[in-house]
Amino acid sequence: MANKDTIFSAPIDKIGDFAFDERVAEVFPDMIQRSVPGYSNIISTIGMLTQRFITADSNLYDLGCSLGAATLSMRRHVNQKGCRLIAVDNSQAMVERCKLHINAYRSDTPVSIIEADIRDIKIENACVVVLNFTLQFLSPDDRQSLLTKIYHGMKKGGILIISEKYTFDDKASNDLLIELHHDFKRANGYSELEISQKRTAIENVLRSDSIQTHKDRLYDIGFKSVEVWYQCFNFGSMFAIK
Ligand code: GEK
Repeated sequence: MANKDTIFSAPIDKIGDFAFDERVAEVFPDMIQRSVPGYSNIISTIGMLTQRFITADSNLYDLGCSLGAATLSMRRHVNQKGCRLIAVDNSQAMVERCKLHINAYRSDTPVSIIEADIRDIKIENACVVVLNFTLQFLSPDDRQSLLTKIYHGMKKGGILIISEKYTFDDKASNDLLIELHHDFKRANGYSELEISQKRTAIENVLRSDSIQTHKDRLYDIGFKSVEVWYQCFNFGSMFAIK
């Protein structure tokens, strides 16, 4: 059983910015499952897409890997020789737990789990790159350059999968989708206090873009085919094929 997320359950005097620290890493599977609509579907589809886009002798990246759920899903679908997985996160607490998690399962496919900022690592010879709810935590000014670096490190025909929380230009739609997300959290046992305190904590660290902003940026960089393949409320996932 995953440890239950109770981080925002009691009143907090001064809510600081949300951080991926030891306390969050400890309850992370429960937190993400109860907070992100469609998370399990997205993780399993990352595996299916890996199976379709994997090519021999290439690299697969999980950027902002947290505890490695997407890494494991990708690894289960490696069916080519000479492939290597690279999982990266800049939270020490996440990386430590990710190593335990990944190494608990046996596999012949090598996985490097690296504690680093995804803006600083080299991307090369990639057939599959995953940003599963990570790009939204980068400063908006750094998003284009990271995606450009990823594009140049990818093989032709390779796939980038980007899952994000979205904003919507139409205010009524945006408000309704936010409310539906809160209903989803209520249905998963989060209290009004937890929902509002988490919202305050995440406000300054998670800045979402609209679907159109994502698409325009990816086409501008040079990706050939960009589409949303999943959406539930204000959460979703896109692919971008080089
Ligand atoms: C999953 N993908 O379970 N460099 C490296 N890591 C970063 C950076 C950065 N600049 N910024 C944030 N992170 C996972 C879930 S969680 C999403 C991803 C969420 C890391 C951060 O430490 C955290 O582990 C992860 O990105 C975001 O499929 O909690 O909503």
